[in-house]
Amino acid sequence: MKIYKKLIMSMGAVLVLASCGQQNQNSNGALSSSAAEKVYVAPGEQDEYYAFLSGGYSGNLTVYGLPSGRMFKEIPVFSQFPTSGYGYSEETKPMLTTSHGFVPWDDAHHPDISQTNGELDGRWIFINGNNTPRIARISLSTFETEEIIEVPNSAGNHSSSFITENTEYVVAGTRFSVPIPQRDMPINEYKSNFKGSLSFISVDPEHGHMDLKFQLLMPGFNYDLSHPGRGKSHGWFFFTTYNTEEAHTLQEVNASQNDKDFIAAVNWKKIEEYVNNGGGTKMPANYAHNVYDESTHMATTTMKKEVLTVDPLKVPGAVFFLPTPKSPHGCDVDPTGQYIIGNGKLSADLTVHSFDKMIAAIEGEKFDGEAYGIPILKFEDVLAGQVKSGGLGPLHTEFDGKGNAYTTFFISSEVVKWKLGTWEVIDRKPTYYSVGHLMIPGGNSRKPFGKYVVAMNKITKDRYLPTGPEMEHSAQIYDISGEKMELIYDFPTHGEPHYAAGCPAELLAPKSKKIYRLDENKHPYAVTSPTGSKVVREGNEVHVYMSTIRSHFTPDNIEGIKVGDKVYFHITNHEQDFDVPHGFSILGQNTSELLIMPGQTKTSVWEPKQVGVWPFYCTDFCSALHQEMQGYVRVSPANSNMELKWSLGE
Ligand code: K7E
Ligand code: CUA
Repeated sequence: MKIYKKLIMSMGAVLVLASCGQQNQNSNGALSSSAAEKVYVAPGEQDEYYAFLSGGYSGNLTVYGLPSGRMFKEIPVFSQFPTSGYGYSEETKPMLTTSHGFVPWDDAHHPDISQTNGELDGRWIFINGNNTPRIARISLSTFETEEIIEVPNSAGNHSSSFITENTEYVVAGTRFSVPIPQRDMPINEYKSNFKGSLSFISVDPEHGHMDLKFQLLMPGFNYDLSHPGRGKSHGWFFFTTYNTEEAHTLQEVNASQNDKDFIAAVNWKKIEEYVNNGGGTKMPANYAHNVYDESTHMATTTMKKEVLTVDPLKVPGAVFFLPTPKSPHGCDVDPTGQYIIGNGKLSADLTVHSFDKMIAAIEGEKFDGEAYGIPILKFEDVLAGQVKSGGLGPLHTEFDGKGNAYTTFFISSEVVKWKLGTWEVIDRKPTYYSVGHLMIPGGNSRKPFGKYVVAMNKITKDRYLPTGPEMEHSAQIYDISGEKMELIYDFPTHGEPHYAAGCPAELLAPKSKKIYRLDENKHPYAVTSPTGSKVVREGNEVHVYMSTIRSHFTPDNIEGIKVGDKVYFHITNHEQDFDVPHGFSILGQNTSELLIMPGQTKTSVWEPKQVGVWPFYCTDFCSALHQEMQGYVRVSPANSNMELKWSLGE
């Protein structure tokens, strides 16, 4: 989105206009008691919807309530997170393993909630990592990241992580085309040598485990966004492309030469059938598959060595290009599956393709040439209509399930409501400022809950008290239950939310996990009762089997540790009460503290470098005697003959 920041600078006038609009609204009383009532969730009461906002460059996912805009949690996904010890504990470090080693960060854009029959089922939420291409799966009962799969032969995994309507597949796609397989070659030989890959990752219906089923090797365009077909178009997947010019430098200019780029329509059912019948070519690869096991509380990494690739030309009738004007960005499919909307980010109009017309054109073999052997359909043959909106820079579209669509316009900073089928504009409201995605709970399914839309903005400026040169990004909630949209709330977000997903609270709240049961704890270093605590030396490694319960650690005094030892504190939290974690930290440790949930075991590594008596303590205020929840480790010189000793507090 950085390129737009430049554009927007030259659109200062629009900003000023938008600002004035806001002033007027305030004095006209948009934040009058009726708007205030709509977002007011009284103390002790709960929100109607969950909203999951991607964190962009924070690498994580944040959880909010709607309509209050209150932030409930940040779920660590691709980034190390000292708040819980994610990516610092021995158990979770493998989650961040890749073929490039330990990668403790990513750029997370598009969350998507699992579906059954095209409706949200609230089992998992998926999100993409853009930078070192990955997809994560998060449990919506524990709100923990359970699985991360790396995507080989991909670069800039942006058109991801969208799922098909029975969660058969979660999809990944190349934003940057690259040499496949990667090799040392001149950049200026990009054209016709670099390739894009579209990856279909199957999701096991019982446990959600992901497996890279096949990868379609496509021309070297940039694959930007995607959405699955649904209803009548279930079985297809649609991807916007830009840079069909295949430029490799000065993209800002060189990738904007063609009047039209494409939406790639992929019949994944056809390719699945081809692959199931033995089609495709196995290619050597190297990518990480990281899985967290809820019963052992541990993640493990498997390096995968092969990927099944498919040449689209080998599966006739599976891939087509739909010409779409002006470097389209968003690619959205309406709840009926009939309309495919391509938002040409450099245009004023929206292009809507018709699924039925596309099928008719394919059947009639009415092609307008081909690109690298892939048939191009005629623009006029697939066009359902155009929305002449008068806005500038359309990006993304969501649906309310009542026949309306809502599109964001980055340059003119507004949300435009329009009618599917007639293409008439019904309403438009300014955003503050420069909106990217928007989200209606279920807006990316067959059954949207069209009560609120959340607009996620790129520029905050004067919306909040200034906090130095950087402001958190801002989101806005609009009530869309009536004919006209009504702005009802502003709230700050964390990182840079791109897309978001939302669902009714009752889908998740009743099954949200409260504790991990101690009697189900299969961690190899767990202690089932405090009397089982012990300290075991294995050469230079020392394993401390520690337990916590309000308000003490067992053991709390340890002697016989030496400089040069590697000490593993395996801490089991013996609480079996909702919302009573204990923390652990020790002076001089080179990792973060840990938060251990009730019934859980986590491990912190400490390599003492200095002789002395060093304290450890609980970092989470857990009881009236939380301050007493502490202990000491005595560290002797490397050559000392101190025996290991520990106290169980008897
Ligand atoms: Cu438009 Cu990454 Cu979906 Cu940002 S993307 S806004
Ligand atoms: Cu345990 Cu504070």
